[in-house]
Amino acid sequence: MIRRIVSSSLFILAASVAQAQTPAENLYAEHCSDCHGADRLGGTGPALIPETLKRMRGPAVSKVIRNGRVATQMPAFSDALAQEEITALADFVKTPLARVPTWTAHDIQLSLTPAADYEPADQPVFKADPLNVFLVVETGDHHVSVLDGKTFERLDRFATPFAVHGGPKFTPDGRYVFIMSRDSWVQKYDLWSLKEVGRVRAGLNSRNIAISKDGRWVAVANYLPRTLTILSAADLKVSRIFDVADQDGVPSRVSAVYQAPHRDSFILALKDVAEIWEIATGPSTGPAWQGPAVSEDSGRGAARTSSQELFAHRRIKVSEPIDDFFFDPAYRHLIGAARSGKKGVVVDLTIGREVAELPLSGMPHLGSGISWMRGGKRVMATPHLREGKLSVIDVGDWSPVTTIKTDGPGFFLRSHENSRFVWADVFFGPNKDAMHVIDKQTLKIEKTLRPVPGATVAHVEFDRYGRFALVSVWEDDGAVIVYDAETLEELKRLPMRKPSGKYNVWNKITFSEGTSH
Ligand code: DHE
Repeated sequence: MIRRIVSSSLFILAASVAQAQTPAENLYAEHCSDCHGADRLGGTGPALIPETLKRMRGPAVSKVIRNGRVATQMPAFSDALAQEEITALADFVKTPLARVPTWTAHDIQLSLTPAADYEPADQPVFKADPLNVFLVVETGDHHVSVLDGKTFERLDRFATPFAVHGGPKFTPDGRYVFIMSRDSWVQKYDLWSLKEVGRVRAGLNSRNIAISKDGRWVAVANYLPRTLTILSAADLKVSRIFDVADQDGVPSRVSAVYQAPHRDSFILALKDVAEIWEIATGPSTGPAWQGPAVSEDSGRGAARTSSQELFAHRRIKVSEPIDDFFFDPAYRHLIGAARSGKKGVVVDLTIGREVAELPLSGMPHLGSGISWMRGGKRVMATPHLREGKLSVIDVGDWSPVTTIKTDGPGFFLRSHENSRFVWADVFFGPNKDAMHVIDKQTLKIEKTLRPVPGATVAHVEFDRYGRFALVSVWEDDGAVIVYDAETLEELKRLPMRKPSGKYNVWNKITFSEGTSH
C-alpha cells in the first residue's frame, strides 16, 4: 500500500514536472534534442548553451533556426515554426544551464572516435618541406586547409569539429597536430599521411589546448566542467583530470593553458579565482609542488602513482583573476591581463609572486602579445580589444615605451625573427578592413594595407623563413592573401571560406618570437 502511494505520488510528481516544462522546452525537446542532446550539451550537432553561442561570431541564433546553417546539417525551421516559437527557442538556448554539468573520464573515453580510414605513413606523402607547411582554419565551413609554405599549393582540406577556436598545437617533431573546438572536441591529424587519426571530447566547453614539451600530453582548458583534462597525445585517452578549484575549494573555469618549454610545464590562468597554476610535465622538486588534485573519477588509476611527480602542481597567488597571458622569452615571467580589463600584471613564475603592474587599460589581448629586440632591449607589444592602440613595454624593467595609435581595436599581432615589421589588424569598427604594418625599430606605421575595402582583414602568419606574410580576408567568401613580407607586395590570393587563424609548423614548434603560443 505504502509502496503504491509512493509510486503514485512519484507518478504525479513526474507528470507535474513534465507539465512544468515551458513551451520553449517542449519545442526544444521536439525539434532540437535529437541532434543537440536532451541536455543541450551537444550530440551530432553542437552544444546549445550560452558558453558556446555567445562566443560565436556569425548570424543570430534565431536566424540560424529560421534559415538553417550552410555547410552543416542544420535545417531551416521557417516552415515548421512560427516566428514567436523561433524567438522563444533562441531565448531558451541562450539561457545558462541550471547547474554546472559533469563530464567524467568515462564520458571522455566513450566519445573517443578513431578515424576509420587512418593509415600512418613512413614519410610525408608530399614533396613540400613538412616543417614549412601551414594550416589554415576555415571557420566558414569548419575545415582546415593544409598549404605548402613555398608554393602555397593546397595539399589537403579536411573537416574539423564545429567551431574550432585557438591555435592548433603541434608535436615537437611537427608530425601531428591537435585542433580544438569550443565544444571541447580535440582532433588529432597526421601531417605526414594527411589523414585524421581520431577525435575525442575532452570536456563540454573549452578555451584552448597546450601540448607538453615532450609531445606526450595534451592539456585541455575547460570552462565546463571546471576541469583541466590531460590526454595522452599518442592515443587520445584520458590520462588525468584536475578538478580546478582554489586553495579554499572555490571552483574555477580555466582561462587558458600554455606550454612553458623552458620550465617543462603547463601554466594555467584561472578565470574565477586569484591563482595561477603550474603543472609539471617533467620532474619537479621543491616544497611548492604538491601531488595532483586528481578527480576521483580519473581514468587510468594505475598511472596515478607512477606519474605522480609528472603532474605535480603548484599554485601561485595573484591579486585578481587573470584572463589570458603571454610569457617573456625566458619563460620566467608571465604577463597577464587582469579580468577587469584595466591593467596587466607581471608574475615571476620562479619566485611565485607578482612583481609588476602594467598600465594597460582597454582590455589588453595579451594572448596575442609578441616581443622583439629594439636598440639592444627587448620590448613586447599587445593589442587592445576595446581601444585603438598597441601598447609597447620594455621587458627589462616593465616600463611603458610608447603607445601606437591604430585605426581601431585589434585582435592579433604577428612578426618573425627575419622581418622588420609587426603586422597588426584592426578587427573591430569601421576600419576592420585595415592592416597596419609597423616598423619594429621606429614603432611607426610604415603602411596600412586595405586589400578588400569593407571586408574584415585579420590575423597574419609568416612562413618559416619570414619571407611571406599570409593575411586572412575573414569573410564567408574570403581568401588568404600572400604578401612579400619585405616589399609588402601582394603575390597571391587563395579563395577560402572565412579563414581565421593560420599556423606555420616551424614557427610554432620553435616558439618563434613573432608568434603567439
Ligand atoms: Fe580567441 C586564440 C580567448 C574570441 C579567434 N583566443 C585564443 C586564445 C585564447 C582566446 C585564450 C589562445 C588559444 C591558443 O592559441 O592556445 N578568444 C578568447 C577570448 O577570451 C575571446 C575574446 C572571447 C571568447 O570567445 O572566449 C575570444 N577568438 C575570439 C573570437 O571571437 C575569434 C576572433 C573568432 C573565433 O574563432 O571564435 C577568436 N582566438 C581566435 C584565434 C586564435 C585565438 C584565430 C588563435 C590565434 C593564434 O594566432 O594563435
